[in-house]
Amino acid sequence: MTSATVKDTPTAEQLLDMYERMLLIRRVEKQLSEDFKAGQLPGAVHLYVGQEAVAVGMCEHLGNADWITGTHRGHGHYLAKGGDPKSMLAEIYGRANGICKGMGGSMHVADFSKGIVGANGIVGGGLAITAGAALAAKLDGKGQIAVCFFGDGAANQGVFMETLNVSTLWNLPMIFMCEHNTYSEFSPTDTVTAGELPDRARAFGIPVTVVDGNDVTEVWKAAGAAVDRARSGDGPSFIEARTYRIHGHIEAEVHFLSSTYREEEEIEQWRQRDPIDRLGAQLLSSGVADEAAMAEIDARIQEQVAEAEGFAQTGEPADENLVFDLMSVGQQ
Ligand SMILES: Cc1ncc(C[n+]2csc(CCOP(=O)(O)OP(=O)(O)O)c2C)c(N)n1
Ligand SMILES: [Mg+2]
Repeated sequence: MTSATVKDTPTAEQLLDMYERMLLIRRVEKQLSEDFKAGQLPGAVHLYVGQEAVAVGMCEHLGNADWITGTHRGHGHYLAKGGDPKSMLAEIYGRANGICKGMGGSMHVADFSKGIVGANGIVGGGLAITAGAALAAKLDGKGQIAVCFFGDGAANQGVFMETLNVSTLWNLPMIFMCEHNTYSEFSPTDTVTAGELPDRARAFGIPVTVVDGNDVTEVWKAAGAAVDRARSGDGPSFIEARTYRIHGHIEAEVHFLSSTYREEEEIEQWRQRDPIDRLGAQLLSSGVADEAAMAEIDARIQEQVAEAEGFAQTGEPADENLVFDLMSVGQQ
């Protein structure tokens, strides 16, 4: 990640960094999809495939001192913010060498040393937590900011309104990054959501930008402006990134859904707008990278994923006693 001086176009170095980070997320998750199908994972996984540009375009502007919260679909946020893939995979495998010692699993990957407050199994749970992190950042006065990634479904939780309210009232250095991926579980957004989500932020006087969430440069630009605003003490911003999840809501859904809830044609249309393919084509056509450089990036990532997979599979199982130790923290 590079620190942000907001310009209209990312540098070649930033584009390559974002491409590599997006590809890492994609390859890690494709591995997880296979692992799940092979019955190797102890719990559920919600994959971020197709949405990588949102987390990466935003996190490109953030440093370790800035805070983010993710969602149940949180692997991409963790990796985009610089979380270690080995420790994340081990966590998802429920291993003692996982980033949370195997106590959290897929929906709770967190690493405070990188400013990753955590994924969250509670839909909308990250919103108020981010406001807390933003308040702490404001009180500390060191220019840190806090970003909440949340879904279109989460915007129907009451806590969204509460957080819009308090973040405006207290002029918090916070960014609402809404990932409008067209579905909440198996319900198309327009069957569960009234009106337009940006209007909810506008009602509080919060500036709004709507972007193509499958175009990392567009996300990066909007994110850069929001980050600048937050760092300058001008308060919260709201970004709606329009995107799509290519995989199901949850990898297990094929086993319990009796009918399909979306057409193959629709999925294919979004595959044509794949954010990684789009950036890859742009890198080639603009001469930022040639085929050999792209292949080198891919090889490096494949090696990293294989190493992470080995680390996770050979880790010791999580220590069950730790559950009780952790529960007694603060009770002495
Ligand atoms: C408080 C709460 N209510 C319901 C659920 C069940 N649930 C899990 S994911 C989900 C849909 C979330 O949709 P959205 O916020 O759009 O995120 P997406 O899955 O599309 O990334 C629901 C209802 C939950 N985990 N937490
Ligand atoms: Mg959604």
